[in-house]
Amino acid sequence: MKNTQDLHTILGHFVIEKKDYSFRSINQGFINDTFLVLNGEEPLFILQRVNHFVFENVTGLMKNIGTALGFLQDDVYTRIILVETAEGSTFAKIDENYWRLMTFIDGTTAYDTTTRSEIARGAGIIVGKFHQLLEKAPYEEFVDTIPQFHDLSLRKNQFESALVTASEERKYVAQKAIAFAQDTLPLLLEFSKRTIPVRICHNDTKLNNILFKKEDDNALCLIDLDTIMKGYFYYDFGDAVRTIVNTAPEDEQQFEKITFENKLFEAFVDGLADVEPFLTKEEIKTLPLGAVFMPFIHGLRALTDYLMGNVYYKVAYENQNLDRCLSLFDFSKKALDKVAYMENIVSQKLIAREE
Ligand code: GN1
Ligand code: MG
Repeated sequence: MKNTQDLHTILGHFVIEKKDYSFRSINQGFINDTFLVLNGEEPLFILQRVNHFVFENVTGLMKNIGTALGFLQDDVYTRIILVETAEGSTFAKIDENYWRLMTFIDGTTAYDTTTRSEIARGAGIIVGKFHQLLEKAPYEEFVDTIPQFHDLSLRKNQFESALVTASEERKYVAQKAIAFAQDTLPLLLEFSKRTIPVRICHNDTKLNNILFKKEDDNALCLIDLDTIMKGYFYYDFGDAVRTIVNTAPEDEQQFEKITFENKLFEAFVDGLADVEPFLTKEEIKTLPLGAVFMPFIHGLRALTDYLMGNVYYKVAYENQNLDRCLSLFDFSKKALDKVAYMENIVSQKLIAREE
């Protein structure tokens, strides 16, 4: 981790007013290193080291964010500003590391989980609005910052290669998860072949990437824009569902606490239905299995990383990837039991209004 002196030097590359800044590390996220930049008690910026092992094309990534922000023109997104360096770049490359600085939106908060329908509904509005604003964005201009990020065929191949190289011990410890992955892959691979429109997606719409106003819990915007690239709407739908409809954290180990709350699902879909219609009927039909697909693919990636010896995600303890996999798979199973129910809800709330 960087010391404060280093952080001051890094901050010095960006064109901002000279003040007596201090830093607070934010230990959230599995990929980048994030620091809050404060002036006294007032948080002003977010300073981040972009993980360039994960995001190989940082120039492309920053360009994607810039292009997306050009379309995300509402009164909240316009408060997210990428601060430039003296050379006019939106990031600074310092000793093989890539750093960027963004304005911090004060008076906001994010939730890892929720039991409240207003929060779920607000999240639905924000996910819908994001897509609506980006609907006209020229998707050919967006770089795939992580090629085939949610491509299940690729994730299956990576999982199968990990099975070849993994130690017998890890395979033994993970045997249940491996069996579930192998049993479930055919159904979801088949599902992922459906032809639907390509959209610019956020690709990481977990609940804690949505900001809410502290004061009144009004939902504001999506943050963590690194994975903005081409995708299918069900990626964003499924990722939101896996973190909103389940009231337990994504690494919950007591499976009885992992739930699929109908009330929260309905509130989230109501939120989506609040924005002007933008989805095709075919896309709406992918949503129920999309809510199974996203926790599954995240679980599979965590399992693969466990088998590889934790080379991708930052882990706090040795088996964290396996624990995350097991709880994600458990939610995926619970969502699978609710497919007929979800079909009914999306058809009532989303398809019906198209007709
Ligand atoms: C990673 O670091 P964070 O939380 O933004 C991952 C997401 C996962 C998430 C954990 C580039 O994101 O796909 O949803 O962990 N991002 C990448 O659930 O792999
Ligand atoms: Mg992310």
